[in-house]
Amino acid sequence: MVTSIDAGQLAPRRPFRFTTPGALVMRSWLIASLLTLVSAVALADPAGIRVDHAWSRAMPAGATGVVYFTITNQGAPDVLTGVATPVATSAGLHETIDDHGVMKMRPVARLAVTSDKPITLTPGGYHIMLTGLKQPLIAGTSFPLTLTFAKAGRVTVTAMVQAMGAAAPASHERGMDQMGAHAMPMRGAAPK
Ligand SMILES: [Cu+2]
Repeated sequence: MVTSIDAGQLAPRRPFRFTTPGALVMRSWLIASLLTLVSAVALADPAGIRVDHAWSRAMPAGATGVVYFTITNQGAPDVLTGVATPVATSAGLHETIDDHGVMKMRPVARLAVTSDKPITLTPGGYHIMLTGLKQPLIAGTSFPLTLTFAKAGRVTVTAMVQAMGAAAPASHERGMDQMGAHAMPMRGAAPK
C-alpha cells in the first residue's frame, strides 16, 4: 500500500525526508496504529465467547462428576461467574493446586477470560465439579451445562460423556472436606 517515494522530489516541500530512519519508524507507527484501531473495533463485540470440546466421565448417580472444556474469547475481556447443570445438585469451578507436593482442589469464584489465549479446563488444572449427580452419567450420552459470564450472559454447551477412566482426571469420589478443599490422589498422567 505504500508506494516508493522519490525523496529528492519531495525534499524541498517536506519538513523531513521519507527515506530517513525516523520517517520509516513513523510510517510503521502510523500503520501499526491503524491496525490497532481496526482490532479494537473488532474486539468490541461482546458476543465473542465460545465454549468447545465439553466432555465428562461416566459416573454413577449420587457420585461426583467432572466436566472439562475450552473457552475462547474473541471479544472484550469477560469473566466466568457461574455454572449449572440439571444433572447435578450443584456445579462449580475448581482449581487443582500443588500444595507442597500434595495435589488439592479449591473452588474458584471467578475466572477471567481474555482474548489473549483460550482457557482449557483439563485434568490437573481448572475443572467443573458436579456434586450429587441426580442421574448416572452414561458413556456415549450427553448433558447440558450452562455457563454464566458477566458480559456474555448464559452460554449452554453439551458435555459428551466419555467412558469411566477415559482420560481419567484425579479422583473426585471423596467429595469436599470441611476446609473447602480436599486432597486427592493423582492417578497417572494427564490425557494426551
Ligand atoms: Cu474438584
